[in-house]
Amino acid sequence: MEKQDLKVIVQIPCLNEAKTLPITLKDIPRKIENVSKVEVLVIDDGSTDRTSEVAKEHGVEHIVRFRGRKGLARAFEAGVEAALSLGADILVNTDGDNQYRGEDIKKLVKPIIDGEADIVVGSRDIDHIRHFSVFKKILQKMGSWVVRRVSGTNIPDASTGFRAYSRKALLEINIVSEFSYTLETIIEAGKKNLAISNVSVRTNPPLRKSRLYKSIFQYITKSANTILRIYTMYEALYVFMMIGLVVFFCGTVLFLRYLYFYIFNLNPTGHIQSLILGAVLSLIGLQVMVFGLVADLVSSNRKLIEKILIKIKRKS
Ligand SMILES: Nc1nc2c(ncn2[C@@H]2O[C@H](COP(=O)(O)OP(=O)(O)O)[C@@H](O)[C@H]2O)c(=O)[nH]1
Ligand SMILES: [Mg+2]
Repeated sequence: MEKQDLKVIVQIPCLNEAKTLPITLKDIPRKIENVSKVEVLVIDDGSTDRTSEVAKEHGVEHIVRFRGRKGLARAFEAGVEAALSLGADILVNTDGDNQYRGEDIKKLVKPIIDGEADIVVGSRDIDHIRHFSVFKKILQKMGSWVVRRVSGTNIPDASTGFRAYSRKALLEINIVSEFSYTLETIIEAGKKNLAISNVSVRTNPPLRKSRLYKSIFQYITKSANTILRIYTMYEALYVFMMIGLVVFFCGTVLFLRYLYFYIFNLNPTGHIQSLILGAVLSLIGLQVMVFGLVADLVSSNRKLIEKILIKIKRKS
């Protein structure tokens, strides 16, 4: 990346953050080495408090306001669109509850400025976050491990939103999930071979409870759902082939069982159920494998559409 005149947009998705936004804004550095402009973009997701007004009063340059609540993934997507049309070279995403230290934004953008990364994830020191319960720490680590496995990346903290994206990354990533865009973007970056790296960042003590998750149970089910769906989106053939093969294998075993009784004449008519179930499972297994082929054909369409999207986004 050309190391001068860079424009950094710091985006803050907000749902009713009027109270904590001023603290977050105060902490955002306005001067960063090799960067000529740092501007702030607030995406107000239909807040019912004074979030947008507070943003304006505190000198936020750009505000995108939704009339009703659309959720964090759509807010992030709107932010990416706005940042691209504002000519951002780097987009930084941070939370409106002052969870992260603004000062660390400098660390996040550096690998992108140095041309070493397209996405930089701020990794929290999960072990030492006091307000995380032991259970939450274990869950966070397990979740990040699964995301590393399915994405083929080595990101230690998959669920944090504190990240920086290069313009190239902004052009290439598309968010389809309704819920956890954070997990989706890592899997996507891995599958699209974007250079993704991480730097360690600090966190501030919480000012309020998480708004994203009502309970740990909801967090687990929604995250698992996102990981499964996004992974299948990129590896449809593999996923369907595996499911199909398992079902086909079960069918074959039952069929062979019947064959064994038949060949050795051990009352084969008493095992006709094995034959029927075996045949049914084998057929279902084969059918699931064919679904995989169809899904693979559909995914080539997605790839073509994504190429067109990059061209359109470049012009907007
Ligand atoms: N647009 C949008 N932003 C949200 C929503 N829920 C939370 N946020 C924002 O996402 C960021 C992280 O939310 P937070 O409740 O702190 O979740 P945490 O990551 O679990 O601490 C904050 O800036 C919130 O304002 C939502 O429904 N829509
Ligand atoms: Mg928070």
